[in-house]
Order: sequence, then structure tokens, then C-alpha cells
Amino acid sequence: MIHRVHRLAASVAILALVAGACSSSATPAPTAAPSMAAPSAAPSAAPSVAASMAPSMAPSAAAPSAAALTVVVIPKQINNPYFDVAFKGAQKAATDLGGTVTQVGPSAADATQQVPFIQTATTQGVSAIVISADDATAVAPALQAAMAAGIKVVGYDSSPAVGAYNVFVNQADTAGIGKGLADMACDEAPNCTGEIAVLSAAQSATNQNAWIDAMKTTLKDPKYKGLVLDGVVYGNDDPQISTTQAQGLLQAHPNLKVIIAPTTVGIVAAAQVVRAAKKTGSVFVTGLGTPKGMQDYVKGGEAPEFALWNVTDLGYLAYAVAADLVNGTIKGNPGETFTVPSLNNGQPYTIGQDSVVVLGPPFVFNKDNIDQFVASFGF
Ligand code: RAM
Repeated sequence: MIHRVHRLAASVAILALVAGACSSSATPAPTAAPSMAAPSAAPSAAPSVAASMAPSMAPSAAAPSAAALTVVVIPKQINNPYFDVAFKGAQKAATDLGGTVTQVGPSAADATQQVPFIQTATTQGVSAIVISADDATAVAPALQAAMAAGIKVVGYDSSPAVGAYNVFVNQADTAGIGKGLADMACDEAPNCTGEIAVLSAAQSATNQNAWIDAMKTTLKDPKYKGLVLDGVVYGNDDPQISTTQAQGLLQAHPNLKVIIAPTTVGIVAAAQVVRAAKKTGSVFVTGLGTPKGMQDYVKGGEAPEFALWNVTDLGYLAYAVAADLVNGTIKGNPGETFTVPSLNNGQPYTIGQDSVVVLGPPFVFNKDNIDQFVASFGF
């Protein structure tokens, strides 16, 4: 137990649980753990399809032009609670900042199915497309065609290829998430020892692949030498496929200690499978999940800790960036700064390398804080 408390403290230092630091809600976040220094804009793991943009001067502040602002949000898939929460944030931003926002997208996390939605939005002549890419390169030509038609493209959550967006809004520092995943697995494995495995989303997902790579880098540190990564399986952000894959992990690896699911769909499926298999207390689940979806499994002991960011704020920030691009407040060039009054305590965001903006540090959830977060933020 002492081990767990110490390790959790270490995790919090990496994945800081910040009291209301990035919230668009008036209600403060529950636990006042110290924040780590503001993360620098993490480079996107997406492959480059075009030369990066030239730096420019910081912009002047300007209010969005509501009349001209029509934004289409294309998530990885609809029917995923994570993206519904993000869309609520975008809707709130549209109310606050002006403009209209709609969400369309495929029912499965499949990039080829995202392309027609991009093309339709382009034909409609919307002002901006906000997209979480199921595959960085598969959506790139359609997004570049949209950009050529004068539409601003904002990636959020999972990056399109560099050059196929104006700005990518990253939910958190990529390396920090990867290290946090390793640390939480280390927390949950007895004495930070034993077999671990990853249940991911789609095999092509930019964000999950970047986090897993960062986690593997962290695992090379001698501190984690007791952890053995059995492999990575893909549940495609589909509850049924994720369940089957989690069951497969338990069967293939009888000594498995931790399933790391860096996907809100996968982590719930894994926790359900562990409970149904009566492995509570011998196999643990961690990763990235919505607090509401994981509340029961945190208390049940299947998933003592996991992480996420403020998803509402992610949608809000993506919309705000789209609005600023459309009205010319920013161009999307590295080095530009901008503020969003209800986010980041009104402090400026800076566009970093590869035109990436980072929302802020994520939260680590456990039985001591999860109820308060859900009550305050509702997701
Ligand atoms: C899923 C999606 C999304 C990811 C979260 C953590 O809902 O794969 O891209 O950011 O999990």
C-alpha cells in the first residue's frame, strides 16, 4: 500500500491532477495536486506530407466573425461518449464565441469512412473542419483539398498528417501521456513486476500509436525492468471487438498483471472482462477513460487508477482555434500566441512545432477523486 501511495505520487507529478486549471466550467476540479510546468507543444507523431509552415508574428486579438463562421466537427466515430463530450465543448464555444457547429462522422473508427464527410463539408463551403483522424495519411488528401478551397482545418485528439491541417490541438503532451501509462502500469503491477499488455483503439490511430511509442520508450528505463510487455492488440474503439480482444489477452497470457488501454472504449471493455472473468485483484486495468464510464471499476478494484484530460475543454479549444483561424486572429504558424478567455486561466496558448497547441496536463483518477470529478464535470 505504501508502495502504491508513493508510486501514485510519482504519477501525479507526471500526469498532474490540476485543480480547475484548464476548465471551462465554473466548478473547480477535485484534487489540488501541484501542476507540472506547462508542457511545451508536443510534436505530432503524424508523418509529414508537406513542408512545415514559416514562423510569424504574434497575432492581435480580434473577436470571431459569427456571421461567417460555420464549423463541422468530424470525430473518429460518432456513438463514442468521448467525442460526444468533446462536441458539447465545441457547442459551448459556439455559444460563447459565435458561429454554428455541427458534428458528422462514421459510426466505425475508419478513416476511409471519414473522407466522404470531409468532401461533403468542402462542397458545402463551411468555414472550418475540426477532425480527429482515424489515420493520419488516409484523410490527408481530402483535408488538403479542403484547405485549397479556403477551409480552415483543425485537428483535435488524433492528428492528421502534418501539412493536412492548419493547427492540431493536442489534448496533452504526448511523451507525458506515454510516461503516465508506464507509471500507472507500474503502480498496478505488484512491485512493478510482471506481464503487461496494451489494448488499443484502431491500429492506424495517430494518437494511440504515439502514446504507445512514448510508453515503450519509458519502459526502457531500468526503473521498469520488472515489466514485460506481451504485446499490443486493437479493439478499434468498438465495444464488442475490444471485449473479444481483452478476453484474448487473458487467455493468451495467464500471468498477465495489467492491461493498459489508452482508449475510452477499450478501458471499459477491459475492466468488464476482468470482472466477468473473476480476475479482480489479480489482473488490473489502466489507461485513458472517461471518469463516468470508469467509476464503477475504480471502486470495484478492476481499475485503481487511470487518466484523462478535460474532454469538454478539448472540444472548446478546438472550436476556438477554428474561429481564430477563420477570422484571421491566427494563421496557425509556430510561435503565434492566442488566448481563449475561459480556458487556461485566460493565459495565452502558444502554437508550437508542427503547428501543435497543447490543451494542458491530464488528470489522474482514483477512488479518492473520481466521484467529485464526475459530479463537477459530468463526464
Ligand atoms: C477514445 C478515442 C480517442 C482517445 C480516447 C482516450 O475515445 O480513441 O481518440 O483520445 O479514447
